Amino acid sequence: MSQSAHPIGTATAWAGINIALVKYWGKRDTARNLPAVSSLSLTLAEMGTRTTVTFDPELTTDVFELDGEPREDPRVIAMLDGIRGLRRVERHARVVSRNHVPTASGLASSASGAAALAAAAWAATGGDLAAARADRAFIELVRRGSGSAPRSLYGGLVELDRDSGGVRPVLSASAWDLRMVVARLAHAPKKISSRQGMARTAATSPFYGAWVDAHPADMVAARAAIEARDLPALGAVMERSTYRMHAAMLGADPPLRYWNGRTLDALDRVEALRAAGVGAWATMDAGPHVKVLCLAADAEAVAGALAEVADPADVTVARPGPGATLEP
Ligand code: 2P0
Repeated sequence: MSQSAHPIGTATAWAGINIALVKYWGKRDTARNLPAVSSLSLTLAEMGTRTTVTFDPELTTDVFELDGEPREDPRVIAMLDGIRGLRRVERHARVVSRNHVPTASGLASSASGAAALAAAAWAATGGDLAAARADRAFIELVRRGSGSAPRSLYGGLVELDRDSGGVRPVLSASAWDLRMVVARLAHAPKKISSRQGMARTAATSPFYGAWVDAHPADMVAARAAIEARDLPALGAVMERSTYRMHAAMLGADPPLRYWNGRTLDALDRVEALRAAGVGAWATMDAGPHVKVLCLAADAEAVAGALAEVADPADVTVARPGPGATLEP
């Protein structure tokens, strides 16, 4: 059996999903999964992934279980191979992973999955998670798993830099009493993965170059809004970034339309809330679901408005949450 330079055992990690306020869409290096644009996100407390990794000398292959079902996922194997390489471990691993969401929301993210897996696997080899966050090779591995996953290593507001591919915390989860109200507006899995959608957008959308060129100004504006705790300014940047990203997607050939009719109904409700004086701003990712940024004091009003469009059981008020954490 293998010799290891590190103690080997088992570890469990939690990582929350993150929602981008300034969006990432497109890659400048597909092999290293480097983004074409920087991004800025909010890590959530109420939704995420809990993963236990055990490096077991008895195993002759890696085994992976998600939500109680055995799975085969090349991204999980690639992540384990990467951790084995970094930590000089040869044993195979058992990975038991569970997505945690208040309802069966269909919003479980590849980002929280990759972050929880990487953190647990690193810790199961005796590695220190704080050291991992500062380790470029570790961040690179997490980013290859999912381009948005490094953002889930930190809590609160987090920035991922286009040039370095690195990630840094911008504002802790407790520093600003924000809420993200999530309305699930479809139950079917998405038809086109983000990875495929990004490739198609970059290859065929005449608006892709404009999206990339306009992006840096949104990052600058978002940083300033956060610094000033100016939610109307931050909300405006988030909506602008969202619509520009979707405009680039819509310009692809064939077009990428992730929205459905209820997406537009929900956006109408958010506009009506704002017209009535409630500070609420919407974003959508590679799917029809609408996520609304607001202050804690307004979350109930926002959830009530979204429950007129979504099944009330599919509306979740999420708080800012911590970055990936190890659990006993
Ligand atoms: C984001 N999305 O910034 C953007 C907005 C979806 C729309 O990051 O190919 O799963 O692994 O880098 O990270 C989703 O894409 O894609 C995503 P890969 P990922 O949150």
